[in-house]
Amino acid sequence: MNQYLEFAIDLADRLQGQTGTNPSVGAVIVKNNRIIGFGAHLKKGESHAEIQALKMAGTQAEDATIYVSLEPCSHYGLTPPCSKAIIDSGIKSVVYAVKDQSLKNSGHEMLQEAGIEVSHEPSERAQALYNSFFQQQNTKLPFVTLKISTSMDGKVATDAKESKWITSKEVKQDVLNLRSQHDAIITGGMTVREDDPLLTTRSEELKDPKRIILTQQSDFNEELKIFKDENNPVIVMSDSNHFKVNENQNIEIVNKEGSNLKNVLYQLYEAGYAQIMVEAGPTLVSKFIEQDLVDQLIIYQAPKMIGGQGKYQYYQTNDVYPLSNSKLFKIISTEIIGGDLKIILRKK
Ligand code: AOF
Ligand code: ZN
Repeated sequence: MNQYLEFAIDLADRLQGQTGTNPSVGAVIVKNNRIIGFGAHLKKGESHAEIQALKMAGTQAEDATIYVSLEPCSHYGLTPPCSKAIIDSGIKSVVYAVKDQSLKNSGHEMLQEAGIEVSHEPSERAQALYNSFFQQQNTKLPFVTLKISTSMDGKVATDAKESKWITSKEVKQDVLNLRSQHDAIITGGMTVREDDPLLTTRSEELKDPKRIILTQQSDFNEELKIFKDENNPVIVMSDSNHFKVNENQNIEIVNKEGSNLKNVLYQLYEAGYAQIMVEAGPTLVSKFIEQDLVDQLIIYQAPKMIGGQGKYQYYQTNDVYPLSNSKLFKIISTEIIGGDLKIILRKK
């Protein structure tokens, strides 16, 4: 793989979780083996990656090559088409990693028709970056990742509800990084009331996700830690029409129908949240799995057997289904982190 294209993909990769319903894209402009410009799409509504890079390159862009992680756009959206800006700049050739399936008119063709040399250099890493974006374009739902920390026997706590800590501290750090790569974290009211979590990245260097609480009740104790961060208000979606907010609580939106999960996801996508991670207890986790709303599972499994009567087994259903109705996933990758197993699975 070309090193400049790798750099463009690195930029895009690093910006996951901050571009909302737009894809994260990186662009690098090279002339005579020197980088003369680079850029990234930082936020929905702002300039695309190519435009930022062209701004840096200025008039030097003439006869240069631009490397982009995604096919340049050809449409007037919130911003004018990148392909037009590339043509106007005098760039000689364009290399991109992933075809933008969401475009009505191909940027590739528009560039080629203007006499620019265009090549598509497929990259698995970049493709993986955009698969969730293409899926969202079809479903108008966020891409949902469910994160679970469990034992070998599938428990998230002992039957006496002791859960700190099942997995290692290295896993904890990995989870903080994961949080920063998501637009939002969904949790349940029960988890907030009982565990008093923060759900931030606890780091000056990492972007915090928006925190969303689904609850069936009508208020929260204002002392809970999640409400203390003034710079990051919480979204509450409640089933109660009369949800009460205290003065000291940083709550941004109170919405009803917090238990209709598909509707919750539609509303969140509309509000611009495209990559969502669910970190919750067995009740909410089980609803997401049973209703087929999980696109990706990230399971951290400690080499321990906890035992008990299965009270805090993470997936529980009232109905007993035939084995042929099991929820099916495929394993994407496995890794050992701090002695625990990290398994990434996708919906089959
Ligand atoms: C690019 N470069 O950096 C990005 C692209 O509403 P707009 O104008 O921001 O357009 C959003 C669409 O543009 C988005 O759905 C995707 O197809 C493409 N994103 N394209 O050439 C970029 N972010
Ligand atoms: Zn564009």
